[in-house]
Amino acid sequence: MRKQFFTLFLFGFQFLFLPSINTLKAQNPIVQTSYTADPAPLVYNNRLYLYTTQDEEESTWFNMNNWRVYSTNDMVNWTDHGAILSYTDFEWAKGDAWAAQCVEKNGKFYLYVPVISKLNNRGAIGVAVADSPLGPFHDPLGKPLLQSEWGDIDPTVFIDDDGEAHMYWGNPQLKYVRLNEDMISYAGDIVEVPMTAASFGKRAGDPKRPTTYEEGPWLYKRNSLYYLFWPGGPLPEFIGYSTSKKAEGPWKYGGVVMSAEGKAFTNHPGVVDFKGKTYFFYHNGALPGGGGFTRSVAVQELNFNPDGSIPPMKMTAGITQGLANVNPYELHQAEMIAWSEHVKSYQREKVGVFIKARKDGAYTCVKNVDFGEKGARTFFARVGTTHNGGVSMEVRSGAIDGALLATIQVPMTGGDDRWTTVETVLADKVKGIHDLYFVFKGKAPSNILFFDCWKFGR
Ligand code: FUB
Repeated sequence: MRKQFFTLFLFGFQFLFLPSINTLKAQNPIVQTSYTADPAPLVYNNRLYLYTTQDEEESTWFNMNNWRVYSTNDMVNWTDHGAILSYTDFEWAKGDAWAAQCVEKNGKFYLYVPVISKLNNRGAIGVAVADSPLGPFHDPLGKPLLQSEWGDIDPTVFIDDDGEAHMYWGNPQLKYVRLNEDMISYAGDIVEVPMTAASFGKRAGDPKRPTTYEEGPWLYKRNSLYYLFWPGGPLPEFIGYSTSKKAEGPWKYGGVVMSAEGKAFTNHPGVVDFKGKTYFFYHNGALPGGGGFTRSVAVQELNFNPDGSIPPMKMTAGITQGLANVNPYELHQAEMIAWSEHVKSYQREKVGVFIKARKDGAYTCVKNVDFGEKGARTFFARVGTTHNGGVSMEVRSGAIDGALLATIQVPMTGGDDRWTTVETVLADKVKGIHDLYFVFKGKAPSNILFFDCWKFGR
């Protein structure tokens, strides 16, 4: 949302909604180590990649500099791949790394982003290209992919079965173009989609905005029917949907998918099919410190009625049953997390993404770790701390105070660019499938230790 779409009274909305995180007791929000928003899922090679924006800590506006990626193969353990692109990677951009979407075509990954252009201080859509879903991404054009009169934010791109790529975007006017084969240029004129109540629901009292459509469209296809999901107003945003027999429309208003809930006054849909189910991603302000400008992404299953319509849903606890187990005998990143508290994500050139425990008792949980029948005998980790003595990491199974498998004393390494590896023999062999807890202990008031990766041995 650009500044002009807000008035001061909106700021009050962020305090009104969503129960505290303690009452959710769940998998949502799926990222707890950064504030993230605007989820955009992509399935590639049997893995789900989730592109997000990032709300800076303690933001009081949409101060957003980077796009991040997370991935999963089981819908409960999410690996943080860090910030993979910044608005500064576009020479012509001056800020506002807002809602983006990545699509794959012929082994190349195209990330469509809205930013503010230095050229005229207005919103524009850029595109960055990579050979991997994790980047590195670069700007092949050196200029915006497109810029119209106003409202150029929140691109969604969908590649149809016939290979045609369609892009929608815009606030408050929904716009459309067909992308060319090269995915970095477009064909024909930008089409302003007719904003009618029949297409997007009727909004009362604002002649400039006759429909409830606000922004953040997401184009998705199921059984030959095209769905456009979008946040609707007036604020706080709900998520509505429209359907069409063609990707270009005309659109028919379908109703409310998710009513407004929680501390964030925006919401943003992302829908994808993965391993036989359809998942609906959105954001709220449910993390501690969360609100309208410190949001967090969440996911739940999306169900359809037999006629293709969508029953309205509430925000839920999320996906609690994992789709696969974790093999502990492979090296895993500490930032592969099902749930955590008081832990933040960082990244540095040497080790990439890693986590820091912010206080005594901070922890991460990895779900469904399968130690097998023979079981594990040793544990290895790469860790570090700036504190001299009294810092440890407990490895537990089942719960934060579950069976203690190992305790690692973390030696002082200095800064978070200096690391050590530790290996220890477990007190007892651990067998079967368990949730694994890493619990961080230390007396320092902040930044107890940093943790990069782990592995068990037989
Ligand atoms: O995250 C910044 C803006 O807020 C997005 O572009 C909108 O969709 C809304 O989520």
